[in-house]
Amino acid sequence: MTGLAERIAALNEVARLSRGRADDGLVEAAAQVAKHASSRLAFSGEWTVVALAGATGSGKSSLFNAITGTRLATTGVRRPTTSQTMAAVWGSELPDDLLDWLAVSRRHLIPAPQNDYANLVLIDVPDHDSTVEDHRVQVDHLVDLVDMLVWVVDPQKYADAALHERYLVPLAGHGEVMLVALNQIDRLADAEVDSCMSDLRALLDREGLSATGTVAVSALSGTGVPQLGQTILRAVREKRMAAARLGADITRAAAALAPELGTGELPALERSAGRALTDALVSAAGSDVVVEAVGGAWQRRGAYATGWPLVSWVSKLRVDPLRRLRLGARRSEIEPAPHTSLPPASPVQTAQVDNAIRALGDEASAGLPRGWADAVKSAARASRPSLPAKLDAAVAGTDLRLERGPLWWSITRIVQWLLIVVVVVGVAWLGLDIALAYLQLPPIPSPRLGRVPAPTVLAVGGTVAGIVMALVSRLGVWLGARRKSVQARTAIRKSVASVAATEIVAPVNAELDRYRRAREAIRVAG
Ligand SMILES: Nc1nc2c(ncn2[C@@H]2O[C@H](COP(=O)(O)OP(=O)(O)OP(=O)(O)O)[C@@H](O)[C@H]2O)c(=O)[nH]1
Ligand SMILES: [Mg+2]
Repeated sequence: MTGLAERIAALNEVARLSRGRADDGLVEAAAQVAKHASSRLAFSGEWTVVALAGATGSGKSSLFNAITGTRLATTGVRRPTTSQTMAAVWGSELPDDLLDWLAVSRRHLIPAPQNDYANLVLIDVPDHDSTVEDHRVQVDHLVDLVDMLVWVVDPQKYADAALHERYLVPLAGHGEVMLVALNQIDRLADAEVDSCMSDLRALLDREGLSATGTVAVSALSGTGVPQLGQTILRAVREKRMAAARLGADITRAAAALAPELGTGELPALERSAGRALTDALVSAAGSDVVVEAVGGAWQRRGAYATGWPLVSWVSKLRVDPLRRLRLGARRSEIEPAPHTSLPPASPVQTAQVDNAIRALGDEASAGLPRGWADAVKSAARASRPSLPAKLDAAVAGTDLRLERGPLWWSITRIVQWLLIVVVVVGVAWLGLDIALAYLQLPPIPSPRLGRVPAPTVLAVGGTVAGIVMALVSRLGVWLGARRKSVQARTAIRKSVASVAATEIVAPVNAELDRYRRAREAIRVAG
């Protein structure tokens, strides 16, 4: 059985989560019930917490034993005796959450039949006037949390300023939940008891504590202990009745709200649900244009690097297709990605995105009650207006990996220029031969390759080799461009997928999670 405090918190949670997603009247009614109940029971629920507090040696532990009929608490002449808060609990099981909350370290369960002390938590607190700072902290913590505070005083120190000024007077507002027990009356004559009690009464009245009751007891002889027990019992009964009443209110409010939350299977967004959405977004983000531009840019750069040097400069004259889109420029890490010059999504692409978002919202909200389904769908749509800018930034921020050409480009370029040198040498040699013949001087003897003279081999061979090399390189560059395009497509898809995840899938999941928590809370509250 769930504790009342937990049920109150759960009802409050359901109301909070359901706001704007379920009938407003029912939500507000549930919130009111939770608020009303929590003002009384928020933390102790159906349990009545009674604490015995007071100065060291006043007899708190002795009284604890007298009331509980046990010897659980250690009493003694050495001061202070009790250093840890201890609780006796009447019930069938320990309310551990509550005791944790009260910071009670020692716990004893006393099996209780119904209509007795059932649901009573009686706490023996360390002295408040202790020199041990820790004790004071424990008392201060408890004072705020208990249902009834019994201040145990003795005939010598009942007017002690430390108790009155530090605790009783500041707590005057809680006067009716406090009680002052004058202990050790066995040490006084009857007349002295009367005078002590009327003196104490007058003192409390002067301090604005007229609502605080007093009782004369002796833990040693047992005088007055039954009366004190009765007072505690009354508090227990009252609390139990309040708990029963408020518990019924909570059950009713939860039952009224439950249909608004439905009973269907809890929804979950399939991983595949984002895939169709990503497809549509990739297309709308202009992926095809970018991918084509990447291929073009690679070919342009490759042609310049590996072409035949005498004509390859021409490729520099062509505009870099990536530059035109304002993409692929080297940027520092900290600089935000600028806008691209990609064309806006076409009407068809826009419609595809809208459809994909709608489909995702429909799938995620299938089977949910109306209000929740609407909330899921609007979570899917929420970032629609800013989506184009987000996609553009994602594309602009995608690393297209075009920084450096491969090593073979550089090697090819060096070889090409070496071949140019060979051609120049060959041509110069031939020129020299022509000049010598013109001047009718004997030619420089030149070796022959077969029947062809060396300068001709150099000039013609170098040219042919350069052109052949350029043609083969062009094939290599083309293959490289294809690979770069594929890589760019993958990278863009990844960027776009993360936009889809944060802008659409995450808000939808957050709403589904909210629904799941509301369902769980209504189960606990009901
Ligand atoms: N004569 C008489 N002695 C009492 C009575 N109640 C307690 N004592 C004695 O007073 C001393 C202190 O009692 P405790 O019950 O240990 O006092 P306490 O308030 O728990 O003290 P701390 O744990 O130190 O805060 C013990 O020696 C008890 O026997 C009483 O009603 N009459
Ligand atoms: Mg004690």
